[in-house]
Amino acid sequence: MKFLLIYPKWEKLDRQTRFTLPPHGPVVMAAALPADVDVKFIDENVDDINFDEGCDFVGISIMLTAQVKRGWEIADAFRARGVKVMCGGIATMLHAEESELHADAVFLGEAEGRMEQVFADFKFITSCRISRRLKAWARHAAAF
Ligand code: B12
Repeated sequence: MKFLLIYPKWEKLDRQTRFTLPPHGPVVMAAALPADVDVKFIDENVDDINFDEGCDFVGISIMLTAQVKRGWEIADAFRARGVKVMCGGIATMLHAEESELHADAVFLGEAEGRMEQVFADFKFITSCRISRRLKAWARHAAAF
């Protein structure tokens, strides 16, 4: 399964010093993925997204509120192409209800130990061709 994990870009302030670090959240999330997931990571601050590159599933990692709107745009663009999208990360948790309007699934909490079940559910859902709200995924919303 090809999984595209994206860290959206955001506008920097005029006089802000530019620095680009490997972002902690998506890197740790990627390390928690099941072994059969072929993951490609795109930090949009340094790489372009090819919306037409074939993939089964897209994850959007959003740490900052400043990233949220771009994250939703990316989610909308992939979903318009029929690709399922899951949002996660700190700012997704802060803006969870609005994020639900743009993603097939909103993941709350930490990824460690939970990705096997999420990806098993994804395979089940796509094999059943259920395309609307993914109720089975509600169990991934941890109380935090
Ligand atoms: C460490 C940290 C930093 C580090 C980042 C280091 C790095 N290489 O990533 C540094 C010091 C650089 C930093 C900078 C900034 N930070 Co900071 N930072 C944090 C801090 C303390 C921890 C974040 C972290 O790394 N957690 C550990 C990782 C592993 O956890 P995680 O991100 O939650 O990811 C897990 C899950 O969310 C999930 N997950 C993540 N992505 C995805 C995606 C999917 C699809 C799924 C399913 C799951 C998933 O899986 C991961 C593993 O469990 C938080 C506060 C906090 N206590 O959370 C603030 C915080 C995120 N930072 C904040 C801010 C504002 C900034 C700055 C903009 C500050 C500034 N004015 O410059 C800058 C941004 C600059 C930049 N270029 O990144 C705010 C964001 C607030 C907001 N609403 O936007 C926070 C919340 C602090 C605060 N309370 O204000 N930060």
